[in-house]
Amino acid sequence: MQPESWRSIPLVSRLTAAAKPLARRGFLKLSAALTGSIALGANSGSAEPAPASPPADAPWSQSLGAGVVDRPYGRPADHEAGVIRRNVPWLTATTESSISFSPLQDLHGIITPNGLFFERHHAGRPDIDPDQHRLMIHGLVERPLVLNMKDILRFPQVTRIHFIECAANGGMEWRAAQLNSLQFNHGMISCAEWSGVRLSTLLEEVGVKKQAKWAMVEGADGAHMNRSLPLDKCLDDCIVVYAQNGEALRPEQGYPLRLVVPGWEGNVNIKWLRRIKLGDKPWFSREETSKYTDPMPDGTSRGFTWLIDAKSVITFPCPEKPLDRAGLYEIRGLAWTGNGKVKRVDVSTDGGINWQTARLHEPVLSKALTKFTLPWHWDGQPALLESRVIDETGYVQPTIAQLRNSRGSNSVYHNNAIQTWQIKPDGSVFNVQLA
Ligand SMILES: Nc1nc2c(c(=O)[nH]1)N[C@H]1C(S)=C(S)[C@@H](COP(=O)(O)O)O[C@H]1N2
Ligand SMILES: [Mo]
Repeated sequence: MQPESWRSIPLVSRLTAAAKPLARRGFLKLSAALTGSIALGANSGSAEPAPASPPADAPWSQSLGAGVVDRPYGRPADHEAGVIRRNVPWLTATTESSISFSPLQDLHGIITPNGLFFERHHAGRPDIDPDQHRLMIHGLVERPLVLNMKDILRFPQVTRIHFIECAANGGMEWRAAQLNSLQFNHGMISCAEWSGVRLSTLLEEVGVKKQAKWAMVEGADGAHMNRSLPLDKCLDDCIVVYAQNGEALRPEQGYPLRLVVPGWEGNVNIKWLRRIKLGDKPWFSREETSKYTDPMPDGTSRGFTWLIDAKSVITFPCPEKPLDRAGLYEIRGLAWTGNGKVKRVDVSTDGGINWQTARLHEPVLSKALTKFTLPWHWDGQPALLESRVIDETGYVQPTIAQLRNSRGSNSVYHNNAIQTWQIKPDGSVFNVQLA
């Protein structure tokens, strides 16, 4: 059951093979039902039977622990030191224009801890004094304003959970599977609870002139990174945020102020936000002409491709988290869509021939990560794991072959293809692509 033999299966049969969901049962019921038939060593909970007496005291149970003030700002256990953001050194010329990928393989929920949120900077991470920071709103407005942080904090506050995904997430995979890693192929997505003020509230304060159709949003970093946004989106659900998971934004995420544009490509979520100018047409900045456009097979380019289409990925097992031994597991993963809510996630263990519907975990929020799971009895045989999300608009996550059919293979951005993980009999997991 090597991927080569799956490649010969016509695409059509992979896609139309009827999903015959097994009768869904609870994990425990399934576990009980399988216990009889699984060989010893199956993953059915505890690995060794408990002895009659309590365990002997480990060294840390025989002395006082550390006092409460030794860590005025908390940090993870020292044993979790390997759970960190990582970059791919050959990807960019300098670390100031680089990307750090979030370790999705070690995360368990839909919220990314602040220290593990992926980073993408075009001119490094500025160190901004919040007392000196200003947000200017001008252009086609009635009352141009310069706001300081205190002014911004006085506006009515909203708190929302949203993902941010760089449009280049998975960009290294357009031509072929390259890196054997969940972190490097999918780690340019993170999700946080953001607090701030609606952009519509700020625009109401300055008064939008009738001719205004677009907003130019600009950062205070050395890149002065800027993008054009249609006014409709600005008035819909954009938020100017100062907090991330309950505390002030991290410097990496735009301290003291950033724009969150829910469901749209990471690049428009301008960090270190310092200026919003309204106009009647787009600005055609570097980031929406030379970059963040998609060269198509016919020689034209797709531009203003803001929306993050529905995407999902299995986070366990994955190359970084192989299987231990045959037995019962829970396949776990994340799904998201810029279109709103995730409606359904299907999981296949045979490279997309048969699909079972996974369980979605609450909360299922609009433009946020959604967690899914499916119990799986691994028989120790080769397998090809895939997940496929369907969002509330009915959009179905495509295969990489379908994406290449419609967009060619010269793209970098907006690769939302189904990820295939190949499981080998020793439990190791590999990044592969099926034709
Ligand atoms: N001012 C400014 N805003 C920026 C960037 C930047 O370099 N400068 N990078 C953009 C890109 S390409 C992405 S993907 C997101 C990344 O946000 P994060 O670093 O908080 O994950 O920020 C966007 N906003
Ligand atoms: Mo990005």
